[in-house]
Amino acid sequence: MTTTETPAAGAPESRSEPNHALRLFLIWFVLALAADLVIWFVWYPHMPPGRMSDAARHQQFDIAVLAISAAPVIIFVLLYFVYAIVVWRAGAGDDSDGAPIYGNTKVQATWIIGTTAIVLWLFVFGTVELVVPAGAGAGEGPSPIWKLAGTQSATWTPGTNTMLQVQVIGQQWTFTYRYPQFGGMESAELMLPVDTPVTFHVTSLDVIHSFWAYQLAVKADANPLVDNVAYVTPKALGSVTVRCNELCGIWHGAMFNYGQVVSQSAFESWASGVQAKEQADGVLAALPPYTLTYDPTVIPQLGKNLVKIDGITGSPGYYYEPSNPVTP
Ligand SMILES: [Cu+2]
Repeated sequence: MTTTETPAAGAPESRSEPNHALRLFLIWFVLALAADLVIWFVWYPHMPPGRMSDAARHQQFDIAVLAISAAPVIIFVLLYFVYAIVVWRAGAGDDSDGAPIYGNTKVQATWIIGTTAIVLWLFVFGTVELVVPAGAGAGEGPSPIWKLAGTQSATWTPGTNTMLQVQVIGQQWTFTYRYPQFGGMESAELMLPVDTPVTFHVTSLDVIHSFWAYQLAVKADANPLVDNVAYVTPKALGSVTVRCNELCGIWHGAMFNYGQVVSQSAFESWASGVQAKEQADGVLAALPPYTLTYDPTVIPQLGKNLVKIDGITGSPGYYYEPSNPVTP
């Protein structure tokens, strides 16, 4: 901002200039404050992806804070633009040049300090928000640096803060879910208990996919022979949409299913029930043993006439036999 106290070169009369910097600051302050209040109190509660998990709440908070940080900058740029057009507009018939300016210590110092402060703030805020929710809801590879707090156990029971392990298996063109703490049983539907730390182990049996549980704010690549770990703690009951987020073939767009976050006791009875059913009808014995990754070329069950039992999905030629074989 120019705080030109001296009259412009060649100006005939020495009329006193108003304090443009103060004026700009006051207008900017009022507008920026109003915009930030509207963002925080009106827009923030409606921002994606909602508040269904800790990761989702953190992402919503991050978007709101970034919007609050950005709005004053945008408003300053636009305000200065409009102010310059209105106040410093050349009069009719005035073809003279503006005053030549060779540097201004105040403006330069303000610029360097202001931009440095903004960049450092974004760096610190971004780093903290990446670490605190144990990875921001994204896949962190086979050995995450930041781990979610929770007890590790080979079994899972309600009310114990035990980490629930859920394996997400992508294949053209569906997701299936295995629960190693329930005998390695497999479900076509993602079921999760509320208020429970969850570790997703995301992998693929064929091409690259991406596991995107929208309302949980989890998005993790599903790559063959890779165990990609992602964490979440569901905080509310409800339905979850799962989509593949990596172009993976002709039916990529149809690669989605739904999940549920239910109470801990409802989850346990569901999981135990599925485990007992799959034990009884032979699915558990037919499935490959639970491991963190699968090599479809060496799964001994591959291509055999394994699963014709309801509730298990798969696609032809890979892990499972098709449940509804298409005969040409
Ligand atoms: Cu896919």
